[in-house]
Amino acid sequence: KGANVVMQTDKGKGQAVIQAFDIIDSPYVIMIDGDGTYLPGEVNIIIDALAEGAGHVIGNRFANPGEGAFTRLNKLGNRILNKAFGFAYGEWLNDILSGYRGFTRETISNMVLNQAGFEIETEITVECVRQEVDIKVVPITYLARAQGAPTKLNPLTDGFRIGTTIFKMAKINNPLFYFSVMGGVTIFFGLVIGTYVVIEWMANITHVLLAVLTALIIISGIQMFIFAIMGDLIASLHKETMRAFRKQK
Ligand SMILES: Nc1nc2c(ncn2[C@@H]2O[C@H](COP(=O)(O)OP(=O)(O)OP(=O)(O)O)[C@@H](O)[C@H]2O)c(=O)[nH]1
Ligand SMILES: [Mg+2]
Repeated sequence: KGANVVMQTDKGKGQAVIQAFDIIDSPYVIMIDGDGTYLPGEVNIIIDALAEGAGHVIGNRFANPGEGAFTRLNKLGNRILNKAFGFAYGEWLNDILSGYRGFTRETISNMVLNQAGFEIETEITVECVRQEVDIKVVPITYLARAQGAPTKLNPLTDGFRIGTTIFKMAKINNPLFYFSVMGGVTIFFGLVIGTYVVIEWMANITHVLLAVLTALIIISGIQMFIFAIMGDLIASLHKETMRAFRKQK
């Protein structure tokens, strides 16, 4: 009773969330999955944290998962993605993909969101880290999906998409991580080809072109590391500027 239901104009969870954020203008905004796996009664846990000054609150599903709430694959995937996020952004938030979250109006107006699908939680979390929003993780209950309520999330393809989003968004937010990974992979390939060239050379077969290629690949890899450091410098300076800018506001 009293609910205002709006039809989404397109498809996907992200699209719905972005559209809703556009419409709602209450001081606190709560986001909750519609499949009955979260308890609306626990909303106070989230609101309390917002009232205490957090800009974004994440309900941690791992605090109290019901029986069968996570499949084994789901748990593993979540663990990997949370770890990857921690490495890429230096923030260990336990449950970045949670569907039970709270925001202040200010946080919502500052976030720039574009992901239409299940990458939306990742994008929200990255945006909050980037904007240095005070993020608070609170324990919540997580129940198994009701029988006959199918999931829309494909653990493999959506998991892969989320992983890619974490990596891609690190390019701006943590270039040191992003370009070091690129550099590392490039040098690794260089070394693999190089090893082959050397082994062949010891058997008296010389691959001149491959040897040149190896050198080029390894040099490119080293350059990516240098760019990682440069990018990190630029990102740090930018962060400082933004901090000063926010203070002024
Ligand atoms: N409005 C809207 N909401 C969506 C759409 N797709 C997913 N959702 C919401 O996103 C929630 C999460 O989707 P689920 O399929 O339950 O995926 P999940 O909770 O991440 O993973 P499971 O553990 O498999 O349930 C759903 O409960 C819906 O509320 C969509 O196209 N439009
Ligand atoms: Mg669900």
